[in-house]
Amino acid sequence: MAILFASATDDPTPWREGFAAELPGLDFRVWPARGNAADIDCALVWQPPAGALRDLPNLEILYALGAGVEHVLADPDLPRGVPLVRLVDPGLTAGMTEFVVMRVLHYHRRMPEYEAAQREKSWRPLPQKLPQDRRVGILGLGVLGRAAATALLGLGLDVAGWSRTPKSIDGVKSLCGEDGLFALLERSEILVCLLPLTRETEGVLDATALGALPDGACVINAARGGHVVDADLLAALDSGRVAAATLDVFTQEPLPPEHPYWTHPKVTVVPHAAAYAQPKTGVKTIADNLRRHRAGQRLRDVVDVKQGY
Ligand code: NDP
Ligand code: OXD
Repeated sequence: MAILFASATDDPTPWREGFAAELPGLDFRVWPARGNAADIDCALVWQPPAGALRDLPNLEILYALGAGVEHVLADPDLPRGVPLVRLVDPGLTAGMTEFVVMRVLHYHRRMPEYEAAQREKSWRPLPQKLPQDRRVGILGLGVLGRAAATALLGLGLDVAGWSRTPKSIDGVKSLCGEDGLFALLERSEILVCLLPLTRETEGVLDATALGALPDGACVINAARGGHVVDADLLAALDSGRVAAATLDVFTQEPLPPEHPYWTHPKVTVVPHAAAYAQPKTGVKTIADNLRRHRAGQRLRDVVDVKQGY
């Protein structure tokens, strides 16, 4: 068995070391040094470099080194009929939960207003809402959305979520479909996007959706840049309809220097760093799944290619 590691951004060293400990004797190759491509039965990829997935005749598993897979599905050399598995991993989930909680609390506790007051050297204590009176909406109640919802609920916030199929999470209002989307938006003082980027979700945060939010809502996008129509968000920020936005993901990454988000006073730019695939936990997750496959058991976390996530 040989693994091909092909990532545009990840350092292979900790993954190589982790796999050497977890699966001793594993032949771990790093793109572009594929060696004999016929040996490779698993490819571990993130934004696969051009050609990395071409002509792998014995590939049995294509493993995405992250939760979102739209970049793998878009590869022109995507091997047909090979299961695509995504990383569902405690390290990644913990990172995203921290990020969402951090930014939701930032807005819940009105930190942008205190930061503005500090710039004016103005001592301006503001009224505080009880957590149960703060409505948070989460787009996407999958692995990451559910974990974030549960953590926010644990802080006492009033949490609702939107998903394709109904969910039953104690204390979280579950909404689905077009009507559900607007019901969620209308109640969300703080909106968090944790959707996969698919044909159905692209551009979901457009002028109509942003216009449905309560006045002065805050938006946190930790999913993909393609979920937001940038011109519509900028207009909503400029009009005051949206009070602030935290953006971790962008249509073009790195965000070009001339992009208005960089200097917008109401926008916090984070360089796609909400949650990383962590070798320390990720190697074990992947190795366990590979062992299942070898033992003839069903792989976990296989992507539904038709749905796109
Ligand atoms: P999951 O596949 O576990 O969850 C996706 C959720 O979105 C599900 O609840 C799903 O509904 C819902 N959904 C999908 N399509 C629709 C639709 N058309 N309408 C309504 N709901 C929909 O994904 P994860 O939670 O693991 O990850 C979510 C995304 O987060 C990733 O795809 C990735 O883009 C992003 N991400 C970003 C990171 C970062 O650092 N910024 C790090 C990791 C992930 P249902 O449950 O009914 O299927
Ligand atoms: C992911 C990401 O999808 O890091 O895992 O964006």
